[in-house]
Amino acid sequence: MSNENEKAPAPSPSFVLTKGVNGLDKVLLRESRGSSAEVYLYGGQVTSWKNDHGEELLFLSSKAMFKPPKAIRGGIPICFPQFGSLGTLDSHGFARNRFWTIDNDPSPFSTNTLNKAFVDLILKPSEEDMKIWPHSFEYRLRVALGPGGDLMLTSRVRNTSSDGKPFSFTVAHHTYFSVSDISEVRVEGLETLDYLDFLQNKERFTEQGDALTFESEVDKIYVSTPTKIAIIDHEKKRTFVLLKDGLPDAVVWNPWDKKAKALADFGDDEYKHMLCVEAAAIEKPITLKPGEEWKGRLELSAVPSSYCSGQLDPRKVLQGSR
Ligand code: TA6
Repeated sequence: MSNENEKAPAPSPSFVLTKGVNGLDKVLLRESRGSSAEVYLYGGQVTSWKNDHGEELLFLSSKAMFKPPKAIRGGIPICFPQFGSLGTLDSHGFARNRFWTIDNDPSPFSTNTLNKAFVDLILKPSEEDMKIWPHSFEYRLRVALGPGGDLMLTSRVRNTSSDGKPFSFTVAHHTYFSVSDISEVRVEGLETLDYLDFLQNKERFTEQGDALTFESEVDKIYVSTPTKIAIIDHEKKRTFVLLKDGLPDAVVWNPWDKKAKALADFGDDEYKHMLCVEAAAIEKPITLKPGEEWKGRLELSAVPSSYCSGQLDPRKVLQGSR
């Protein structure tokens, strides 16, 4: 009879640590039915998520540099402890420009035995970091592939300061989705919501009542958004479903042609094949007292769908309806 105090050993994650572009360390995750993901320790950044047919679901620029301290252009950069230029740090903070490490003591994570394919990463501030952002923290990131190939990111930020001081931060999972043609994409779930328009001096507006479509540069933070957002790719008959928790806001960004040309690590025409929809906490920064921890979860899935409006859950979409 086993001692009931003995905890079942946490499942050891199954991943492969290998070398990626320019010899940067990267983790490969593979799920039993064939879906896969890649996570670079540099930036703690997912750079690839493939379905069980080997189709790439995330956008990664052909000009992405993989050269620290430049952030990798594409995948899912982690914007922390500051989103954008809304503060004193460089744009999007520094977490995406740092080397994370494999976390062999992910104690705060409830061990989800369902997912064998996962890796736990951790980022702590260096002395240099403390000079620009004087707060001790631990950012634990679990990247997991679910049984159906869903990609799950669980972020935990703990205030580990011993100076008794709280700190506040904003955060975004800056997800670049791969789409067949931006002019054939709709986003459902953000209709009628308020947003801050970064192309109009961050002024607050209210979104129209219909699903979002795209004909020009867009850079908006939708605030107090629902748990579920759908990105419908008409040409591919594919819908991305974002499920999020602890991340009340959603950033929608496409640079379009002019901005694309101005970005050295972004192909001139690549704007046609990507859309960023970023689960975030921006409007209301998160404040942690010493010892407190914040948790944010993002679950991405890609489901077959036919083009339709008003059906937020593509799984219910009537096949073949026009
Ligand atoms: O998420 C949208 C945004 O804040 C845009 O304003 C644009 O700057 C984009 O992020 C990319 O930022 P980056 O620093 O990665 O070039």
